[in-house]
Amino acid sequence: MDVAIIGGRLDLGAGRRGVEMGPAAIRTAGLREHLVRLGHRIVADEDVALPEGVPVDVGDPTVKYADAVAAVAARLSETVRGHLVAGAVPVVLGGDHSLAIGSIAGAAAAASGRLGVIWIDAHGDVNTPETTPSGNIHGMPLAVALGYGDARLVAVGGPGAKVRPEAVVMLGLRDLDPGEKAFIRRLGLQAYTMHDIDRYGMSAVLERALSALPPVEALHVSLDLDALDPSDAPGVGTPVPGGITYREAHLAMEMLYETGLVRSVDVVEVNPILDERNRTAIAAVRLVGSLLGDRLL
Ligand code: 4U7
Ligand code: MN
Ligand code: MN
Ligand code: MN
Repeated sequence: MDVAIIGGRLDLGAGRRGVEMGPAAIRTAGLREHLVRLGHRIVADEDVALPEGVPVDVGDPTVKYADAVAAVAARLSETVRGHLVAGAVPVVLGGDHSLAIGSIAGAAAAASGRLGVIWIDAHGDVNTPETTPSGNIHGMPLAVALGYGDARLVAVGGPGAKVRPEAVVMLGLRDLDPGEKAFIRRLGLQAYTMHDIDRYGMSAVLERALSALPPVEALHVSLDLDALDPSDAPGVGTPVPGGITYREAHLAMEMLYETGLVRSVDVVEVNPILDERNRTAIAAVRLVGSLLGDRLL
């Protein structure tokens, strides 16, 4: 496969600083070398950051730094779309999860509306300015992709929703705000919590999720490292105990690869300041490998 590595140097969507160094940590953990070893060709390795001259202003406390986040997302959307049209798989390194506003917009544009999104996260990330307890945009990107929330964010990469509710799968959930639970029920999203994974196992859960998806042209996988148990991925800003194990995460990646539909990826929320010897970034590298076809034998 042709792979484009895109560092998303953004932390304004999160409540804690440091996650803008995530791309450097993941590169240092050997992403390029690992992908080359697996037989992939790296066709680009670049960064997307805040354009010069965009003021960094917190603005509305219910949607903090919205102008800056929207500016980065707009750039990322164009970058992702461009690589997809050229036939490469964009791998977006975060950076906070608000980057997914841009990557999903770009992926949707390239898939002419027939996009599926697999959201792997401890959190729902479906808050809106009306429901958010924090005002942090990294808790909102999936709502934005579905067409809900701040107009500046929803407009990134073109007007309106980028993915239909029935084409979304959420996996690994264990920390949902009240407004997020209501949102998930109202839209009828396929949402699998840790309870489902404990009870039925990752394999059965993912098989069921994939078979319930409508026909899609492409899958975008958005992996928030806080989906993993903090014992396997300590370097994240919002750790939640009781997460997906290292092997369950790899199994999910391997099964997603087997669909043959994965066209774009986010690996986000890696915060090297909070990490232990870059373990979380190393896990991120191995997981991207599994998602892109590492067969182990
Ligand atoms: B992440 C939170 F309130 N839901 O909205 C919020 F618990 O991208 C957390 O999944 C969001 O890491 C976490 O601020 C965003 C909070
Ligand atoms: Mn999360
Ligand atoms: Mn997230
Ligand atoms: Mn987080």
